[in-house]
Amino acid sequence: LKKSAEDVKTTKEVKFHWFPRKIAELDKCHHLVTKFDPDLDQDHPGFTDPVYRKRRKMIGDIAFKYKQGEPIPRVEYMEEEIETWCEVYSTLRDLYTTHACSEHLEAFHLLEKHCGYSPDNIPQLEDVSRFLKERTGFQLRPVAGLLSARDFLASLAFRVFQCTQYIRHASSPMHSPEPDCVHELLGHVPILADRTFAQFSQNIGLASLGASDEDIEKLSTLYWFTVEFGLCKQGGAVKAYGAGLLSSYGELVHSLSDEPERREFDPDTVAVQPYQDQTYQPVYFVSENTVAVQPYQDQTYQPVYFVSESFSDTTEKLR
Ligand code: NLE
Ligand code: FE2
Repeated sequence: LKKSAEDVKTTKEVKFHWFPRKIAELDKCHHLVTKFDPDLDQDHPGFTDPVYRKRRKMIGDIAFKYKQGEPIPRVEYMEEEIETWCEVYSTLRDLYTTHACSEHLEAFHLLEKHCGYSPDNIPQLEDVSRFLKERTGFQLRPVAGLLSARDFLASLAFRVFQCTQYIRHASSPMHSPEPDCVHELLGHVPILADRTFAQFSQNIGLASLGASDEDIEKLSTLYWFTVEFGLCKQGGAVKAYGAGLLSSYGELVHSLSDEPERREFDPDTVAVQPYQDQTYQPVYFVSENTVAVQPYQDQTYQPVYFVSESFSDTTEKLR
């Protein structure tokens, strides 16, 4: 009898996934995925460039030492890094007029006005974080590379966006398979300044807390085809709102060309759609609006509330 009681306990322990209960516990959500690490990945454009790898370690150290609530240390970017930034920034900026959704365009203008966004300056995460916090309650925290999906999504539940601070290798400015500050600052930050989108991002994060590995996989896939590579219809035209598109000149053009397949967004299909992260996507999903969330107002009591049994129930509804 005693043995079977222990068996039950063991099964329960295996099923339990730790998750942060308060924002300070995000200091424990730091598990990196090494597949794009320039020290280990032979295909990384920086693999044979020891100077790049050393620089990246230096910037990565900021993230390793960072504790929640501290101001994000500033990086003095080198001339070569600013040149890479300038090249991507100038090319993308022209393309946004025709390819980016209205929410992105609107926020981008504000960022140029208030946050040091310009061709010859790489904005500082601390300044951008303050801007976002005032707009939508989102804040940034530095991260040293690609984070595990569970840790990344958990931070969204607290309206914290884990943000890389190093820049892509100078030899491939128009597309990077991994996140870098160009991707975060030009792709993610503008749309995180939109209230509806911020809520959508947090909802995915909340659904992920304590979820099973299988559900984490579904939520990451949903995240991939919306937050990273989502397209939407606006005024009869298809526009990009996904950050992976808005930070890559090459893929932004590709996504709205005749080459890829474009399908109507449907959360059930999207959550199980296989994807790859090495090169341009062969298929994109188009939402009618920027994101599929319930419209809401904030002037008086809500006319509708949603009741979840638990977080995993929320996960169920989201997929
Ligand atoms: N392909 C994107 C870019 O070049 O900025 C990065 C995608 C990260 C998921
Ligand atoms: Fe991203």
